[in-house]
Amino acid sequence: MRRLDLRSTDEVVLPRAQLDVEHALEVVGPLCDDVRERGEAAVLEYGERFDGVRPASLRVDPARITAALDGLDPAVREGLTESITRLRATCEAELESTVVTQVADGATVERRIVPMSRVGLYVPGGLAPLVSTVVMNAVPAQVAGVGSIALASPPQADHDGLPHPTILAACALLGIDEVYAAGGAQALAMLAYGTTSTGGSVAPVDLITGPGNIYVAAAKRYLQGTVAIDSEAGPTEIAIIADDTADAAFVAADLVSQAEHDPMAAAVLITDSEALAEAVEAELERQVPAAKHAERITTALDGQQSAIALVRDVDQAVDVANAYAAEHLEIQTADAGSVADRIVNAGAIFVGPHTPVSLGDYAAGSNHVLPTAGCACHSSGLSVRAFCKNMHLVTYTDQALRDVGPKVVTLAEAEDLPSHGAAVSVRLDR
Ligand code: HSO
Ligand code: ZN
Repeated sequence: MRRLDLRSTDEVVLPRAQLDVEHALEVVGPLCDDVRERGEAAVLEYGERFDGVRPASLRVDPARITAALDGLDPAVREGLTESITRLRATCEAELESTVVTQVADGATVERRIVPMSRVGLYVPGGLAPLVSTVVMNAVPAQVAGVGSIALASPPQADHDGLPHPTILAACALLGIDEVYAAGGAQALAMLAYGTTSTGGSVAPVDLITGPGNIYVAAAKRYLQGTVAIDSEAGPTEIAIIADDTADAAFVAADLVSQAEHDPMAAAVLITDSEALAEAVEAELERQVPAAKHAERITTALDGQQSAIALVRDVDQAVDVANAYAAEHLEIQTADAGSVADRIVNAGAIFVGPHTPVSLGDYAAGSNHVLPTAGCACHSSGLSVRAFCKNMHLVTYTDQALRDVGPKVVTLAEAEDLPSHGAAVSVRLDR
């Protein structure tokens, strides 16, 4: 990993991998249009072209989903069950409730929380079958009360054109039986437009969530407006603020863990301790060659998006971390909790030496679908809130309208919209 010495500057901006989503849109836009016009036939054709297999049918036979659970390694089942239980507990606690505000006598505004009717979850095939991603997307949707959930995942050539069996097993465990063997932009277009208008049977969804490659990100950008989307997930990022109290083996292992996802993944250590920086470098030299995916880890750690940033002190580390807005931020310093309290931009914060990001990836009870590429400045990780809408119910009595009505008429006239005012006056005149 290269070193960036920020100690004598007030520079806080760390480099980042740039994804050319706009370029991918040139391919993805026409592809989505084609799926809208030709429906399931187009989805199958693109699957054959990009995934190298044409499934017998797009909709996975529910019997195959149940069979996948029967064939699941019991230890994996136990792990998934734990993951589901912990995330469900968090989601249930985070469900927002109705708020009724008495604005004036006889005037109430009630905020009602209403789940989306139908959502589409996308689970990529990619370098690894991310079975935990099924859990992270489905559990908040279910706890929010979404009535209809469709899940799409690419057909696998070595699994009979079905999505990966562990993904199907997780669907069975979660009670999801509407699963499609469709991947990439064509899967997202299918979910967004539905196929009923082109003679198929896929009903359109209101929201699509889930990670994916650059084409999936481009499809989300293209389809936004037709549907809501959670975020455009980019390559994984981990930043770690560590001081000389940190354990170098832990820090290195955590950097390596996220570098394992993708050659474009970003791993950043922000430290005020040269001794720790050296110890982490030594650990990386030991740990990386021993890792199963050493090649992609090395590419990620050596990439321009990864670095060891030396800072003057923890204050500067906090500034750098806030400017970077990492998807995952670990704090491995003395008094980690109070450092964490000063972080305002991060997808999720992992506090202290016993809270590695990979715990959060699987079974911390937090969600691992988090904003990347600096989007943590304005966006949040996936939660029950993403699957709900707020609706105001406004109720005024005759007297309550009389009390405020003249002010409404004045404001309407100030905007030169007198008919707005008239809709109030007609009542005041009764
Ligand atoms: N760290 C990834 C999620 C994941 N890790 C899935 C393992 N499986 C992005 O937050
Ligand atoms: Zn991960």
